[in-house]
Amino acid sequence: MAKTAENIEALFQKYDVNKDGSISAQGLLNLAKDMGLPWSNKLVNAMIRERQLHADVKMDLDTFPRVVKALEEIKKALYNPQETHEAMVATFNYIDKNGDGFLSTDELKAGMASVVGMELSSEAIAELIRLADYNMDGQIDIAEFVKMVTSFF
Ligand SMILES: [Ca+2]
Ligand SMILES: [Ca+2]
Repeated sequence: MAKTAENIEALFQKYDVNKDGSISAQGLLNLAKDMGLPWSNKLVNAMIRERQLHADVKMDLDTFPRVVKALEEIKKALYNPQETHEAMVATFNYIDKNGDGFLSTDELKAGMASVVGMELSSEAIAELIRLADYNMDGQIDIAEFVKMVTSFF
């Protein structure tokens, strides 16, 4: 994956199918697939089910390089499972701002924005939590987080 600003912009144009200056969930899925990530449709489908798709995933040219970098990190991690688990624990702890061992809706929302560069609506976050919250306590613990992240691939 080329990293120069020009190539990033060309890449952005390629996935901004309707040329509205932001990349939709489908564009993100296409990008992940083209990068060789065996990304399942689970997360993206959760977003697509949301009615206001383009309002949920605002990815413009400013945030795009961060997203590409995050995808590259994920790809690297896939080939290194031990580091992957450590990285997931570190990411969980980073997102868990109040350190209570659970990710609340607000923490997950802020985490998706700062770690992955995706500004998701509260509805999309609620859908994510519904998908991942196996013990139905309304929050995501570390085991649920690991399951959630690995289920994306
Ligand atoms: Ca917390
Ligand atoms: Ca839970």
